[in-house]
Amino acid sequence: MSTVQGRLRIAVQKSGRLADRSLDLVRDAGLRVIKGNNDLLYRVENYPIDLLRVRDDDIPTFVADGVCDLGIVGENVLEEGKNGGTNAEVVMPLGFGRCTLKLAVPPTLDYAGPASLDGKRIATSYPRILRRYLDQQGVAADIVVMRGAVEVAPRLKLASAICDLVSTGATLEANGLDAKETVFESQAVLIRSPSGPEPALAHLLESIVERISGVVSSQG
Ligand code: PRT
Ligand code: ZN
Repeated sequence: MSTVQGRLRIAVQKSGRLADRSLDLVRDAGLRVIKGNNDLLYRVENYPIDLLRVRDDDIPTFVADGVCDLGIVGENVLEEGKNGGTNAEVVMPLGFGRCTLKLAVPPTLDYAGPASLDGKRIATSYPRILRRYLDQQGVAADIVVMRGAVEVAPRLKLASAICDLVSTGATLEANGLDAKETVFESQAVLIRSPSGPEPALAHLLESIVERISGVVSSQG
């Protein structure tokens, strides 16, 4: 059973690049969000709904497990977190949080296509998405997992290339790296639990999904 005490739960990023837009979206969908007495949970006063505010990395698992019924997360995080078990289902793309996971190299590397990375080390926070891409390209490279500051890896000789999210390109430029290949295109998505909410909340969940869909298409 997915929810606690007859309330739907929506998982949103607590702070970070998706946090404000996620709150705006649910507010635009008609949910009156009020801060509860703790930072982790915001309550919705006009519906039996709570917002669970967490690290974005935790959102796919919470939704897959039915701890939350809905969630808003970057497709990149969802994709990287996929495993052989049950995964959260994508309801719709939300049109914000757009970014691209790209391979980038320093100009000193003689780059003529993905095959140039054969036998090289590539730093990334997205080892699974990168591995799948490299396998598709038939490239055998070593992946160095870094949780942050991936863009400094070539300068520190930790890796020959990087695979990182890019939005404006300013970070790559500041670090003297050239974007080469697009590995994955991402934006924020609405996800839902495969198990569904408790029956009494099923109708509410569908109507919230419909309202969010209406907001997103009006912004389209
Ligand atoms: O604390 P928590 O774990 O929740 O947050 P986080 O630090 O893991 O994520 P956060 O808030 O940085 O990003 C949340 C989501 O925003 C990501 O998972 C993406 O779906 C999306 N997003 C959109 C981005 C970017 N744009 C982005 N530019 N995430 C990260 N970046 C970083 C990128 O890694 C690089 O360091 O910004 C830098 C590049 O930006 P530009 O503009 O210089 O190209
Ligand atoms: Zn994160």
